[in-house]
Amino acid sequence: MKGYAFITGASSGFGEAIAETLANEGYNLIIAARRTERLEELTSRLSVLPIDVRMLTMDVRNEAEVQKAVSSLQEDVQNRIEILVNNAGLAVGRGPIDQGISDDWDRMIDTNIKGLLYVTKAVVPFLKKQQHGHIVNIASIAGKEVYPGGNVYCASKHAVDALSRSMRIDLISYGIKVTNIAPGAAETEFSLVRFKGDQATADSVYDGYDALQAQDIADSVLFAVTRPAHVNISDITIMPTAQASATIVHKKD
Ligand code: NDP
Ligand code: 8X3
Repeated sequence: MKGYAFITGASSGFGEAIAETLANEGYNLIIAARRTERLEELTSRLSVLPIDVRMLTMDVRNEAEVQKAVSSLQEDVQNRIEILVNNAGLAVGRGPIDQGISDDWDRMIDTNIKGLLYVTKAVVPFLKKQQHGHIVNIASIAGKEVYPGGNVYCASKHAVDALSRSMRIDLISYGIKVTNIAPGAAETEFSLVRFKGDQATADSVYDGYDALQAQDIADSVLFAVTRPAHVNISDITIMPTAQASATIVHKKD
């Protein structure tokens, strides 16, 4: 019987698709996010499968909340966590550095970097105990390159990229794999969040080409976590066919 996959940001987009995909492969799930009702809907959809699903309502920015949520899991669940997908994250705003809003910066840094650290710190002891496990960090093409107006978001995802490489070193002696996944433009709620509910601007990001879909990222995660024990996929950069770099997207007129 497979162990548990712990997925942050499972209430939407990539996280939701990763949860459904791993569930269909027989993994038990620990799904986390702030929006409980979304987690409940997902749990109810997955109830047809012969797996166990645990929901954790938590804000990854709050270390005490993260610790409490992870501690609330039964010991036999904690000790069977095989996979951690650090996916919760967001961009807020896009514009030149001197016009940046410090609250937006805080939200990105606190979620994308500090939140990932808090969850990792809470979960790693259970992977170490088992002397194996797999951490998948969802970074971004914005963690490989920078683009106009992307400053703090790009910096936060460069940090994720660096943390993936650091974790691989720190955890190598425990048999824990670390995979960094760097997607390009993908159609989820990401742009709606970035542009603070402005649906027209969010939609315009995906106009004129076929963006990635959440399932494409879930397929990459599934590939990474199903390799043989001696194989670690270090890094996957995945972009739409119409995207050549962070700034070059071929749009049809
Ligand atoms: P969505 O907005 O669809 O999903 C984001 C998820 O993160 C939601 O489930 C949300 O849950 C969760 N989340 C955000 N803030 C917090 C928080 N403070 N505490 C707990 N959970 C939180 O976007 P995506 O699925 O596209 O994004 C997933 C990841 O992929 C992010 O890290 C993003 O940066 C990255 N990414 C996205 C790309 C894209 O083009 N879409 C490309 C490259 C990377 P809730 O609001 O319920 O808490
Ligand atoms: C999201 C992709 O290009 O908007 O990480 O930064 S991008």
